[in-house]
Amino acid sequence: MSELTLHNYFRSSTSIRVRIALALKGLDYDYVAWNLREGAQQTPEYLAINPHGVVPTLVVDGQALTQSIPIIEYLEQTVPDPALLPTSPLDRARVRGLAAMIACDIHPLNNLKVLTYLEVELGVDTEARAHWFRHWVQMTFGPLEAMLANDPRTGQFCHGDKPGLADICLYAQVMNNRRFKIGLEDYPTIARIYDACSTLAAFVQGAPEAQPDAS
Ligand SMILES: N[C@@H](CCC(=O)N[C@@H](CS)C(=O)NCC(=O)O)C(=O)O
Repeated sequence: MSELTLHNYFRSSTSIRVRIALALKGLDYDYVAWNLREGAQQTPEYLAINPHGVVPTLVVDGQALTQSIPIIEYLEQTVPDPALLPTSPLDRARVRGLAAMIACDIHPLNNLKVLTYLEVELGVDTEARAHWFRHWVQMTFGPLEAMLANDPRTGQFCHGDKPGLADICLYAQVMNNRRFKIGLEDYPTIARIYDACSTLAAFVQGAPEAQPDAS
């Protein structure tokens, strides 16, 4: 069995994704916290691990893996059971598409460094930054809700009745949304899936409040 070290931050939604995947796969790992609020991701110590200066990084037997989705794909390939992706190519593409709506079309716009840039470089105030964050969530959560609600392949979770990659991304994003007081009233299917995820130990274990650096 490989030795795993996860470099991450309790509140980071990309870190939440990887923690949940590790928990679903039943993998133990060493937890190393980097406080993003204090800029720890830009220190020479962290940049030596991941020159991109973002979390998470999963170190596998001394080799650093970056980017949450490729990290989860690595875990999926090396520990296939329980599967986080369906078997048929069409279904896999659906699940990856749902996950990418969040990972590619919400997260990069609402990342800490983007919000910091808006504040420091462009002088955008707190309320306008919150508006920005909510806007980009709503732009994707509306269509995501429709795509989930109108597809018979949606079950208890995003795809069928077992949690997978799309649920991991959805759950982590909803956790992130809480900081900007974005409720799920307009998104009943997303709310139902989030609630289903919340009953599972792996998702609870991956949540920010369960981490040693939670504050
Ligand atoms: N696409 C990357 C994004 C990684 C990322 O941006 N992580 C955030 C935390 S959720 C981060 O480290 N931000 C540091 C910063 O903005 O300075 C992934 O999925 O891993």
